[in-house]
Amino acid sequence: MQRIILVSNRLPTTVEKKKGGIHYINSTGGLATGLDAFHQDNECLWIGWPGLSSEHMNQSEKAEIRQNLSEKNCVPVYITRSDVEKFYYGFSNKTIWPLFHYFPQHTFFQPDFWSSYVHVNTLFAEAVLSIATKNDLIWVHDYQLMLLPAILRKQLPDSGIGFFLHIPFPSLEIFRLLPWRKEVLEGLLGADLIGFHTYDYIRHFLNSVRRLLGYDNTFSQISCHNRILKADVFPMGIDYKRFSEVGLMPEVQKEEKSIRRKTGNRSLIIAIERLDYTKGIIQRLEAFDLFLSQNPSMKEKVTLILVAVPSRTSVDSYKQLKKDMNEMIGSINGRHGTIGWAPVLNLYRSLPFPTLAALYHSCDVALVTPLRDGMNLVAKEYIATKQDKTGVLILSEMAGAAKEMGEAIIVNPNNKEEIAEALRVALEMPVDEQKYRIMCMQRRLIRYDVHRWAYDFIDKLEQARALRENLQCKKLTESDCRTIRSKYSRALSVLFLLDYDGTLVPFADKPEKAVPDPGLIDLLRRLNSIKGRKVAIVSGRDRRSLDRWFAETGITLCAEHGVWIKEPGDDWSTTVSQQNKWKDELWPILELFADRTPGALLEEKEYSLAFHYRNADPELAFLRVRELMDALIHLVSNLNLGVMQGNRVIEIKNAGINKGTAAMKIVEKGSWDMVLAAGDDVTDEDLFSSLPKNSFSIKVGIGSSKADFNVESVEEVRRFLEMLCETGVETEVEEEIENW
Ligand code: GDG
Repeated sequence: MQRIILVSNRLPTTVEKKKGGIHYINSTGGLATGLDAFHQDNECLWIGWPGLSSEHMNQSEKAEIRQNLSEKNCVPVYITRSDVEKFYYGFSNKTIWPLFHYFPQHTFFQPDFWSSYVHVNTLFAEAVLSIATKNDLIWVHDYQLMLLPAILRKQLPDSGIGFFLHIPFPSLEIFRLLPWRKEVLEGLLGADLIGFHTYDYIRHFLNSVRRLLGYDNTFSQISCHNRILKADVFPMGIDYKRFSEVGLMPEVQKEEKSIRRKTGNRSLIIAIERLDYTKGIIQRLEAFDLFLSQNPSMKEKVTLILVAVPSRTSVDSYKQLKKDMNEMIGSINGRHGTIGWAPVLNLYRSLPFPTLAALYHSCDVALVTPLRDGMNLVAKEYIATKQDKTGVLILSEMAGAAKEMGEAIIVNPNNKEEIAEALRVALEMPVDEQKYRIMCMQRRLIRYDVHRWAYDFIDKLEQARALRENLQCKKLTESDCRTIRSKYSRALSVLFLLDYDGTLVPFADKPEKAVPDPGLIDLLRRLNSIKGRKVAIVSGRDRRSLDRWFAETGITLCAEHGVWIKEPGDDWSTTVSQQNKWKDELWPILELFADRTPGALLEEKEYSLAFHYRNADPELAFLRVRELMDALIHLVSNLNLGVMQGNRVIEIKNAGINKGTAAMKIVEKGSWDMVLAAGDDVTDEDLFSSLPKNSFSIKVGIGSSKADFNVESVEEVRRFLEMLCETGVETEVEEEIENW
């Protein structure tokens, strides 16, 4: 098995310096507790910040901490006080955290925060690179390290790099507010696999990638920088076994007795989280207030235990929240409470595990109502402890967990009437119903626990890496070039069949802008003038454009995907009997689609019609293309037409015409020792599949293809052609290969 390196902002062990001594304590929070079991089972390395700024330690303390952590398979990254302020409290917790949780009002866009974020991501990269080899699997976690995958990819192009986001990925309209949105997306795209808790987050992410960077996706696979990577859903589970056994632990039983002593036989409602504005604490208190007002019979019969774990205490919005929470609790207790009964019991601290477990185990209702939450493990942990199957979970629809826990009472956390009513229903729910609901949820939690989650991610990461490697297998290498050149130099007659757009010139936003540069014209002319070499452009372009650009080069031209062929010195000819009336019939239909798709444009060629959607909104274009294909399907079969889908273009022409049949007409005109073809899109696949045996074919870009080889770019095709152009007799070959 490969070595796994986990990387997250915080290590599972937090280092504290108190009274001159160094203490090692377990970190809290979903990520640390969730991954810890996986870390221990697999003895993998974990790289992260131990929680102390570097100014707090002298050199010998740093060395001591490094040594002690290494015994726990942990590697520390030390960051300065200034970076803790700007990277951690700043960009991570005042920019990304609020923005990704849909709180733009709490979001700061500060360039110094951003610079520090870039800097600390680089520090983490250095720490990983000092340890990792290309065979390792590197699993980066969460929003503090979103630039890390791309930084690592540059140095470790072959390694398997995975990334998991523990918080929501927001919709485009929110994400696009971030001034550094493109850099963040590019950072993530360095990974082979990007994991999210829910499918909604994937949709938002893919949409942002498409709209802001222009990279398309198919079935959640993105092609960019000549790599393929995947986004997938991995709803994080919990250590089910641990939570299911808490009722048997003597320390937990002791805690439970103590809780019951204080609360008598009142119904208990538990709410537990870090004190954070995303958790909906104020809205929940308002709802509880309303519930008490609406249900006077519940007086002295119910207690809400609100555990708020101190968090990011130096951030202003958190300080304000604490103040607001205390005021609300005071007002509720003052208004509804009696001498022996405080309706809300507030614990503002982190609890030891047995106390937390005892609270889960003994409370009748869990009120989990975050305004936004990536997943929410508290909801799952509560259900896992309920081995007698009694208890009710009220869960916010804004938590990722709501997607999996449909048997909970699902509420909108902003709707206090709904929450108050849910509380009433929960407290009155018949035991049989409680049992049924809990049983359904537990079954799911058992199946996909945190171990399964982690192994599943690693498994899919290995697959994603293998997919990338397979696609790279066909990459045109130096040794392939050597073989081709050697054969080429011995071939007396060679035919080049070359696509134009995306193969010899890059795509432009409008087709008319993609004109050939003088260097290309010169290259094709030189290649074509070598004895025994013939160059043909096989394009979807209309014949007028090809004539205008290439008439002087003496090369063969094939226009409109094979409708027209023009040999040098001849006129254009077509062997296909064409009739064109159908164009009048289809044009108004296409026009209607173009009018309803801003950015789309129509092109009329002599024997075909093209609907270009390169500049249209990708989401809308996706819909329109499906509608258009639906609308065309009957018409084209009646009129004996064919529909071709190219690179962001739909082209309609007479059936039976394609680049393959046209190219064969050119091939048949001579006797060739070798045929070389190059193209980039689906229409070129017809060309590749009809080539004779003695051929080499090249696809520009990644993705499966019938071509023999893949190259990355137009520039690479042109370098390749240039190299062949320079190739003369066999003796020259070796020397020129060195320059390739
Ligand atoms: C992030 C995302 C996502 C809480 N109080 C105490 C305590 N805890 C433990 C709970 C639970 C964890 O902390 C909290 O997990 P959550 O999932 O609720 O929330 P975040 O820490 O914000 O986690 C979240 C998670 O990552 C995983 O991907 O679900 O959406 O925001 O395990 O048990 N533990 C102890 N004392 C406490 O007082 N011992």
